[in-house]
Amino acid sequence: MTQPAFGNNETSPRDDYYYYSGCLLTGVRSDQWKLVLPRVANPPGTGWWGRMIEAIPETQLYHLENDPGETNNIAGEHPAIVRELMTKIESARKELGDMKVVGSGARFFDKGPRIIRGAPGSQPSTPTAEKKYDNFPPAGNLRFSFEDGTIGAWEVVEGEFGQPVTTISALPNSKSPFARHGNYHLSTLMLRNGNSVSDKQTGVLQSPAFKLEGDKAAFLVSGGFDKKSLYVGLIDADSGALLIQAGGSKGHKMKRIVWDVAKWKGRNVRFQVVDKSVKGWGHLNIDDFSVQGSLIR
Ligand SMILES: [Ca+2]
Repeated sequence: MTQPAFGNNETSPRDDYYYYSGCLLTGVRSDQWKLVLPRVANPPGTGWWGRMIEAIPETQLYHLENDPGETNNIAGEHPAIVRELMTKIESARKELGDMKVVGSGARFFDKGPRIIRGAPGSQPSTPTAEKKYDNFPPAGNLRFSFEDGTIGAWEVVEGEFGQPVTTISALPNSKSPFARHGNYHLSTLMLRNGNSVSDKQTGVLQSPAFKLEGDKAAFLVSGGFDKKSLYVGLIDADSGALLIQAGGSKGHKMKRIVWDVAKWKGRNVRFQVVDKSVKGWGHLNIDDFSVQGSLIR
């Protein structure tokens, strides 16, 4: 790796993407392969958000194109790829750093010693209500919670959103966190830089197509709702017809929507997030889709 870890380039020259939870290096994606390192639950030094981190008992390897839901660990079948990705992990640990390891290429905005907030022995940082996630048991095998920090197999099919996946857990100065699942959620609100927000962004995001095999579909949503211009929908993937829709109720905290989708079982469908509203509350925060289904290749 010869490029700086952090730069001002709009497009990253890297082909590899490293996953960090706070300062903890948790995995790497290279091309279509994603390796997830073993770890304990709530790892020391990850601060209050560590409680959202689940234990990973063994090294996991996923092929993101064939398995975007990351349900099939194929580490045992591809030892050479695991070795290659572990080499990248070791390089990243040296250059970018890891928990308690300051990378040779890491730069910090603050002068002085680096403080790992929430490290063992220190006071916990201010907890937010992020822990108020509803602990809903997933409605099926397909789950989209955006915890790799990207939209993954989803696509922006119209318009543009500055931070379609965001780490921001509450609006600046708001005491009402989004109460999402994990450390990331989908947003039509956040602008590209920092904490800035705008209701003026418009576009359409959609999930990969899947064959619907269950009776329920569930997700979290907050923001506004308009049946023509601002909603989360389930659409027929073949005809594009809107089957069912829901939205927020002008609040920041996401609420759980559970749809009865039994009558569309067997159809090829997609989740769709439509934001063509530029009015006040013209935005959506969304997370943690779950449904029983088979992705369509
Ligand atoms: Ca999430």
